[in-house]
Amino acid sequence: MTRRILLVNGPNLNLLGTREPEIYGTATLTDVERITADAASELGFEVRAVQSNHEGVLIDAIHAAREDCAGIVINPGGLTHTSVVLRDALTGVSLPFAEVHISDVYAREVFRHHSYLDDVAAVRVVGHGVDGYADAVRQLAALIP
Ligand code: CA2
Repeated sequence: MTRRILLVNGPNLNLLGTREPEIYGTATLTDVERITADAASELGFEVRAVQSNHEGVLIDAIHAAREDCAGIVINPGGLTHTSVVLRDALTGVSLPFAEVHISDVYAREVFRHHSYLDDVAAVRVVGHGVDGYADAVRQLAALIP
């Protein structure tokens, strides 16, 4: 069994560390990918990381994970609140996944309170900053035989 986790970061998360530090902190996407890979490595998993501003690229990466990944950690960005297509991709591959949000979406605008993924995610980590990615890996890994 492949011990690999796909890390997916959605639209605009490439801007981490460059703007809105009061909401998202100062860590960059590179930091997020390192934090996730370090947590995974302690549990014997490697990480393949993808970030894209294009929904179809994210969906192709999720489909490809069927071949060689045991689970998915995803921060879908704004697609969380809009995308049936992303939900269908995640349920379609039948891999356990963790939904991560850096900010506390429930303390923000009402439109961020709804997630198209929350009822199908195996794990949710919301509002724990970028360390939430490490929490998500640990909780997800615990579900993988
Ligand atoms: O809190 C999160 O992680 C979010 O998934 C981030 C999304 C937002 O639409 C969700 O409601 C909550 C936005 C990602 C954009 O990230 C930026 C980072 C720095 C500067 C600008 C945008």
